Order: sequence, then structure tokens, then C-alpha cells
Amino acid sequence: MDVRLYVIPGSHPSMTARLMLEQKGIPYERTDLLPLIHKPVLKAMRFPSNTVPAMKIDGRRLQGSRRIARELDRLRPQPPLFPSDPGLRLAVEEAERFGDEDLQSPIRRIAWNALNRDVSPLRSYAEGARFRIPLDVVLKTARPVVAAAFRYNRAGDENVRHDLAALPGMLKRIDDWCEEGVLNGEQPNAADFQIAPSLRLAMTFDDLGPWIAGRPAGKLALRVVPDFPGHSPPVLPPSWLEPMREAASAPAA
Ligand SMILES: N[C@@H](CCC(=O)N[C@@H](CS)C(=O)NCC(=O)O)C(=O)O
Repeated sequence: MDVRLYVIPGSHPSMTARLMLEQKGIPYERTDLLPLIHKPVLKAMRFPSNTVPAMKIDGRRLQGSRRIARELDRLRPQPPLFPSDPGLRLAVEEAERFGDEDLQSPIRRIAWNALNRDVSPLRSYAEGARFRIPLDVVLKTARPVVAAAFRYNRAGDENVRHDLAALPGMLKRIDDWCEEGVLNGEQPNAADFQIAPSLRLAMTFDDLGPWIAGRPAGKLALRVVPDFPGHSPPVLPPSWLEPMREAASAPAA
């Protein structure tokens, strides 16, 4: 099997695809793309959309972390990414959908909002990446690239405050899935690989890390993604984190 994976370093769904390939033991080549420059590159390679992860498998093009999960299971059934029990499979698919459709974008917006306030942590997110252009040159153009990513991801303050208000509920949902055995079971499944990288990216931000570490969601993240590049010191207005504080001090239901 000839597999090449196109990623943006620090991209959480890109990490999902990397981890699933590793879990399957499928050897692959990786191409690291820069945000913004990824668009013409993917287009030139005739990928139908702009997003990473993007994968070429024996010349076929595939995008979308959930589609990639299913294709990997089809090509290499062991170890499976989905449970064989139909009821549990439905629950895992729902958690995976939530990770892709509900969790991924808020975490992406929070990350770009924070980096737009302070671009200096960007170098840490490129740790281990291999670009065609020297990293120092890349980082010199970081400011306008981050500003553009901030805009096209709609990472403005209003959206991000809304995302932060929704985060405690999402973390509770993930904790519950961990306790029910839908997530963080003996062998990681497609939902674990979908959700854990989003949590792990969030945990690179000191504004968010303390609210996630130590709870079931945080334990899942650290187990499934022991290494995730990047570290950002606190940068968000402290009042924006009030929903996290409130949720932490509320008595358990
Ligand atoms: N939800 C999809 C899309 C992933 C996605 O939006 N990836 C971001 C990087 S984290 C991206 O490619 N952004 C660039 C763009 O939208 O042009 C998936 O899981 O594959």
C-alpha cells in the first residue's frame, strides 16, 4: 500500500489520521503543509477540498478524518477502529460525529483567537515539522498568515466567547462517555482518535489545560495522544474563562 498523508502541523484532525495509521501499523509518508499555502498545494494535487488531513492511498484521494477512519478499517480490518457490537458501534459513531462536527471547530477557533493575540508560541507548534522553506523564514511571515487563518476560521471574540461557554458541557459529555466505556476503553476506537487530539490541542493552551487535565477527558487525551506539539502561555481575557470556573465549582449533578 502506498500512502501519503498531507497535514498541517498542530492540526488536530491531522493528528487523528496520523494516530489511526499508526494504530493500524500502515507505513506512510507525511507531507507537512503551511496554513494558507495548503490551499493551492491541495488544489494542484487535485484534492476536491481544502482541508487536511488529506490522504493519497495508491493514487486515490481521500479527505475527512471520518472517511479516512472507515477506509482504513476497510483496507486493514485489524485492529478495528469500530466495535463489532452494533449498540456500542452506534454510540462510538455518535461520539465520533460529535468530535468532528461539534468539538473540532470551537477548539480550532479558540486556538486561532489565542495565536492571533500572541503569535510567539507558533514556533512550538511546528516542532518536528518538515517544511520546504526554513522555519525561520516561515515564522517571519507568521503574523499575516495567523491573521488570515483567524479570519477564515471566524475566530473572532464573539464566536470564541460562545465556544468557551459551550466547552464545559462538551467536556462533561466526553467525561460521561469515558465513564460509560464508549471512550477510553481497552483499545482506542475511532471516536477516541477523533476527540483526543482536539482535547490535546486545547491542553497546549495554558488558559484551558488546567480545566481539562485531571478529569476523564484529560486522561483520555494524554493516553491517546501522549505527544502533541505546542505550548501557549495564558493570553485570553480571564473573564472569558468564567464558564469553566462556574462549571468546576458547581456541585456534581
Ligand atoms: N472536519 C474535517 C475537516 C478538517 C479541517 O477543517 N481541518 C483544518 C485544519 S485543523 C483545515 O484543513 N483547515 C484549512 C481550510 O479549511 O482551508 C476533518 O476532520 O477532516
